[in-house]
Amino acid sequence: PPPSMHLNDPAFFGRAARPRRHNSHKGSYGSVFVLGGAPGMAGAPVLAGRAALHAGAGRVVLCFAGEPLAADAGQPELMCRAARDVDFGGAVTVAGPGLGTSAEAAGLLAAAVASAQPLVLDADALNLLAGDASLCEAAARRTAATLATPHPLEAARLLDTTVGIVQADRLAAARTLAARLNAFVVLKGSGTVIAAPDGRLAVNPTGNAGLATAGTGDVLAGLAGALLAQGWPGWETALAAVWLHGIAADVLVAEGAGPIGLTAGELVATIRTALNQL
Ligand code: NPW
Ligand code: AMP
Ligand code: MG
Repeated sequence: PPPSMHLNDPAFFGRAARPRRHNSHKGSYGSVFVLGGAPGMAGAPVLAGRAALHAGAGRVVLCFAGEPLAADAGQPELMCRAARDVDFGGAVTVAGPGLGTSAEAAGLLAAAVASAQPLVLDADALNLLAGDASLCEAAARRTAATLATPHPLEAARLLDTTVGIVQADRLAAARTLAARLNAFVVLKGSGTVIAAPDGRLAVNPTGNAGLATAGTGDVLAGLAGALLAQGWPGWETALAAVWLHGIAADVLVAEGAGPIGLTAGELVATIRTALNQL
């Protein structure tokens, strides 16, 4: 039978949003570790971390595969550590932004995959998984929610195929990956497809070509990590993150801040507004 497929809309995820209790504290809203930041790619985890803060995570720690940035990172609320000193069992991890594909990165990723916490796999985490069948199997055995957020080339690497074949049947590519990784898969690009391991599918209507710029994927990954850290389930997290990321770009374009020259960092304040309005 054809899989159930729907157009993404807040009606499908809005109920996962909970008002903040008056008597709450930062510990009530979870912690996000961002595993990334190989030499020369510190910007990617900073963008993911900024998105996680603006989406309500209680605390965010950037865990650098290379030398950690000074604990300022253009956003002094972010903590910065060397990833080798971090216990990835302790929080939701967003793995991949600017992580690189070194042997050290692979070892750090394996630790994050082994954790019993929700996990977002993006960028170089996906590139490392693509070359490592046993790590894919370990990911598929995870019990906590896993989200994977490939762009078409990352999806093609994971499926050992070409971008052309992925793009020719995006629904099939997303479903196959969701089943193989036992993960909620976000196949990015114009008309992002969201697929669940049980076969549910959604296509996202928000967003525009202003998002076709460096760092927007890193923002999406950090946003998803923050929702997971606040206790959102995997499916609702995937739907909400993609919808909010796209609507923020649409709002910015309506204000004249794009599509030409929209920058990834500009998304985060508008994502925050849209999340508070759900
Ligand atoms: P093309 O050009 O069409 O042949 P890569 P990456 C394709 C970090 N970053 N439809 C497209 O191929 C990331 O986090 C760091 C079709 C494109 O050129 C990673 O760790 C930043 N094709 C690392 O860099 C900011 C599509 O994929 C190629 C497509 C490498 O990640 C930037 C790029 O894929 C970046 O986030 C689509 N919708 N989308 C920082 N400030 O530190 C993508 N492609 O080679 O995997 O490189 O995505 O830049
Ligand atoms: P990445 O390639 O990892 O930086 O991710 C790019 C982000 O921008 C993803 O969320 C894509 O879905 C989004 N994006 C890129 N190009 C477009 C487009 N033409 N229309 C809508 N979204 C886009
Ligand atoms: Mg990316």
